[in-house]
Amino acid sequence: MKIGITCYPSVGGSGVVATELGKLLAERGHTVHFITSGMPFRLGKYYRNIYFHEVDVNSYSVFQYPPYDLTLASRMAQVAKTEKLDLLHVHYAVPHAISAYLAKQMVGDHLKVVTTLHGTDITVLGYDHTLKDMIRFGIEHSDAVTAVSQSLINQTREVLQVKTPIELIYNFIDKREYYPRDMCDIREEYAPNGEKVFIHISNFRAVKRTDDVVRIFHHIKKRLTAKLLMIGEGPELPVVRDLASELNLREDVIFLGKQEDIACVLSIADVLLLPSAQESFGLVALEAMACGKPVIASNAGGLPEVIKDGETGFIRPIGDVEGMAQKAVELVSDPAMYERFSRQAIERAYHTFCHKKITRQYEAIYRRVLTGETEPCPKL
Ligand code: GMT
Repeated sequence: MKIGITCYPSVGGSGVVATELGKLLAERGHTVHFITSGMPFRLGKYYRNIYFHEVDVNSYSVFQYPPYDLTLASRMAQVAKTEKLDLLHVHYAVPHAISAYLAKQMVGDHLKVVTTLHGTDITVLGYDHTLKDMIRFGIEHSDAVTAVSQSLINQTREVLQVKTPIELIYNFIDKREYYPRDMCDIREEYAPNGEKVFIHISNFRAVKRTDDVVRIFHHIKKRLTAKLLMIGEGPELPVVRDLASELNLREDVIFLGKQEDIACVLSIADVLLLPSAQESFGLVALEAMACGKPVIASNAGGLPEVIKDGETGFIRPIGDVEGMAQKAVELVSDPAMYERFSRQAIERAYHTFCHKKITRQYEAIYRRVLTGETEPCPKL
């Protein structure tokens, strides 16, 4: 198949999923054309069967707002025609589903549109009255719509009253990249006295409740010696730094900024902390599990679908920092339990969220929209 993929190319779960899916589809012999505003950050090097088409927005002085959505639609249509694309698979509804709809109008009905909902395109933007109707329109005019968790499907129905089918396709992990690494030397640099190591990875937006991460760690520190690695950057970072100082934790909270090799960074730590207020899936939780790291998380959105409470980590209500700290301490203080959780985390990541299985599910949807045959989506 000839597939156009559009996503946000900068750091973010939806861009990662779109790019990794594109690479897997290309490995399976499909031709994949990325149509994005910049090179997706996980692409960078040469891959067979993959092409990149940049969306270059005209910044004519009359425009107060450069018309990205229209330029994207136009580029999608252009690439679809010249490369004879079968379909456009857009990740994140706003504005990609609408741009794809416009492109389809320009190219013809044979060009199919598959939209994948990733989270804040519904759980934040779906509540915005300036966008709500447009998002619903984009979803209802796609040839197929998928969402990354059952929770996100339920929320989409609730927030937008969408009637058309939305299929569940979980995010996936490629075990050739995500597996436990030996990072003992580096771990010793951060935790020279055998301290337990906790880690948080995010874009430090308010929905991640990064202040809760520091508060959880503060409670943990009352019970055992530990270090906290904070990975990523974003608007809440200065707030979190101040909080760590206020709580006298500056020596033990280590800010490492953005990191590319997440599997290696995760392998330094014992447990991932993810107390988000919203999380449609929580890709980083899956990445941690694949590296054998149990996750202490909130019960936001799709997190309970990814992390099996009491098996691959612990789930506590959003904001229950003491409960999360207590579970974290229990887990790292019991070597047998930790070992079991770590093993179960890897098994669950590789089995339920296997990259091969999920790629086949997307392929089945592509085939169905192209042929009209109702081949059922391979079971999860
Ligand atoms: O929230 C983020 O960190 C970024 C956001 C995105 O659009 O990339 O992530 C969303 O999509 C990811 C991939 O499907 C999910 O793993 C995240 O849970 C989801 N974020 C939210 O729902 C807040």
